[in-house]
Parts: sequence; C-alpha cells; structure tokens
Amino acid sequence: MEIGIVGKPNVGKSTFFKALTLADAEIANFPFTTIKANIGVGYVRKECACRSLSLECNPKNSVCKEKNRFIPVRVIDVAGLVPGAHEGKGLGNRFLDDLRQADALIHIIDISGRTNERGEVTRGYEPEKDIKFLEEEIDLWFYGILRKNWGRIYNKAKHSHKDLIIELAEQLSGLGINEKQVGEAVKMSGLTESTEWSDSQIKEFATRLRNISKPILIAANKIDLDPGNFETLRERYDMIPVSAEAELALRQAEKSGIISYLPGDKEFKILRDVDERQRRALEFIQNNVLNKYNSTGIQNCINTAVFGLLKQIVVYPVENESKFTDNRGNVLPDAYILPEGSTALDLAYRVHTDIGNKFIGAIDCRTRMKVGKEHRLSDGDIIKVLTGR
Ligand SMILES: Nc1nc2c(ncn2[C@@H]2O[C@H](COP(=O)(O)OP(=O)(O)O)[C@@H](O)[C@H]2O)c(=O)[nH]1
Ligand SMILES: [Mg+2]
Repeated sequence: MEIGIVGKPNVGKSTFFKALTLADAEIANFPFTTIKANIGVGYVRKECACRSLSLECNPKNSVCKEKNRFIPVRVIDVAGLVPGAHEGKGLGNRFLDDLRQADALIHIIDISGRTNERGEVTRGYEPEKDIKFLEEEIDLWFYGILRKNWGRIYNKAKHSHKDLIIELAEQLSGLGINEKQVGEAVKMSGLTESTEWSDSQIKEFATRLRNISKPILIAANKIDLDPGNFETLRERYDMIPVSAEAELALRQAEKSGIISYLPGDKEFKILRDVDERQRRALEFIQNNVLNKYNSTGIQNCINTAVFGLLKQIVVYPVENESKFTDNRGNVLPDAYILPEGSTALDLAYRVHTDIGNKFIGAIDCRTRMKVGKEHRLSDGDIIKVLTGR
C-alpha cells in the first residue's frame, strides 16, 4: 500500500513527509524544491493487542511504544503540482507518473492562505481553490487517458459489457486500478448496460473512478499560522487540521532526547533543560497546536487515509495460539494491514504463498474457536493459520 502526498509547491509537502518519515526530504521556501519523488516509510498507529491481553510484545515487522503499535506504510512525496499539469505544465508529467501507484492521496493545502497558486508567498489566497483544482487535474488526467484509448477500448469491447469492464481495467492497470474498481465506477455512473458512451459520460466515469481508486484526504496545513479559513471551510469539506512544522519539531526534539512524545499524542514531556528559544517554541506548539486541535494532525492524516479512506484493518498472525507467539517465542511479532472483509485464507496468503496453499483452517486466538477459510477477519484479530501437507 502506498500513500501519496500531493499539492502545489510550498504548502508543506516535504515537511509533512519528513515529519512522517523523518527522512531527509529537502525543505526550502521556493517552488519545485522536490524535483525527484521521495519514497519513505510512515507509520499508522493503533492500540496494540498487547494492551488488552496485558502482555509484553516483541514486535518484528512493526514497532510498539507504550502499548501502541506503529505499522509501516509506504509514503511518497510527490513533486509539486500546478494548474495544467495534465497537459504537462510545471512538473506535470512527472507528478502524474509518481501518482500512478498511490492507493490514496493526502492533499496538503496551506490553510493560512499564504501561498498563491504558483507556490509563492502571499496573503489572503483562498485555499478552497486548491481543493478544487487538484481534484480537477487528476480527473482530467484520468479523462485524458480514457479519451486517448477510447477507440481501441470500444472496438475490443463493443459486443459485450463484461468485456468493456475487462478492457477498461486493462487499459487503466498502469494507474493501479483493478476490475472491481472499474465495475463500481461504471455502476455509479449508471453506464451498466451501454458500451456507447458520450464524451460527457466518459468524463463522469473518469471522476467516479478517480474517487474510488485515488480517494483524497485534505490536510489543512500551517494551521498554526491562521485557523480562520479552516473554520469557514470545515463545514463544506472533510479536513484535518495540521501543523507539519510542529510535528517535525516534536519528532526531532524527541529524537534528540529533549522530550518524550508519541506521534498522535496531544502532549509531550520535557525531559531535560532547554534554552529559552526551545522552551518558547515548545510552548507555542503546546498552546497553539496541541491544545487547540488535540494533536499536530499528521498521525491523524495517515491513520484516516489507511483506516478511513482505504478501509483497512490490522491483524496479528501467530503460531502459538495460547502464547500469541511465533515459533521463536516472540509475542505478537507481526501486525498486518489488510482490507476490511479479508478472510482467514487471505491472511494466510499474505503471510506466505506456501501457507496459503497449505491452508486447512485457522484459530481465532482470542476466542480459541476454529474458523474456516471464508471466515472474515475483524480489526485486532489474532490468528493462527493451520496448514496441512
Ligand atoms: N508555519 C508553518 N510553516 C510550515 C508548515 N509546514 C511547512 N511550512 C513551511 O512552508 C515552507 C514550504 O515547505 P515545504 O515542505 O518545502 O513545501 P513543499 O514545496 O510543499 O514540499 C517551508 O518554509 C516550511 O518550513 C506548518 O505546518 N506551519
Ligand atoms: Mg517539497
């Protein structure tokens, strides 16, 4: 799974990315700083199963801090987008290339209105424009690809609607889109019976498909500068208030042992003497970000993208169903992110193809009940897969 960080230049994408991954994305106050896509690892946060079981865990594929499990997901800092990108303007094509594999997008906007459409410093810019333009750009990009290939798609599929969906999915597979998503979008646009689509129907379909295959979460960044726009826009848009800069400062302070802080928390503890400047910066973050919005918003964004937009759950596979360990005695070693509705068999295949092939059943370790391959998993399940020869 991959989450794309998108938005026009200078809204704080690299700061957001760096805070999320603590990698060294270049951060600077001029357009097009990020000319190469940065790929890194961020973490979603969930209460760890070790908490309800009162166990100490030994995580392997993830991290447990104060009984919170942090599970890795791939994050990509996409090159800055400007209007007209779908026609190749700005870093347009590169932007779109980077987008292909993203399963969901976090759209960073400068909610303080201090960045204009080209990414230059200004005052009073309306961030709502950015929300609209980004969706439009991506919709147009989808539409462009469909338009370009429509003749071929139509010729191959004109006799059967089923073929149309298969053909569409094939033409769009480069965008990380599958048949199920295409089928859903066809249905939502009310085009289930026809293969003869008008231009406006193709457009409508492109928009639906974009919504399904690249859902967008809006991160209202730079909330520390001016929350005015946030208060007016929040009624019309689902937005998460964010201060990427505050999160980056907190994570860096945590890394150097100045504070104790867990991403997503609403407070931190100062651990040692700090100078006056640091103390004031930390106080500012506590008073103007954490106290007002309950967190810096970064953790909330990645969690909402993965568990909200993408509807994923977390499951712990184990080998010993009473000790919750792997065969080396590690307690709750792995936490897997799976789509809601996944079955015990899906989990087996995720662990290893071999395990999937040899699946004969599974044990729900919390209830000690044996379950079959069709058994739908729930968030937080601990599962032992049983294999035959
Ligand atoms: N006040 C404030 N400034 C921020 C925040 N996030 C980023 N910035 C600043 O905005 C400028 C652009 O940030 P950058 O991450 O390079 O933007 P990008 O071009 O979208 O990658 C830099 O000067 C950052 O320090 C924030 O949450 N609050
Ligand atoms: Mg950047």
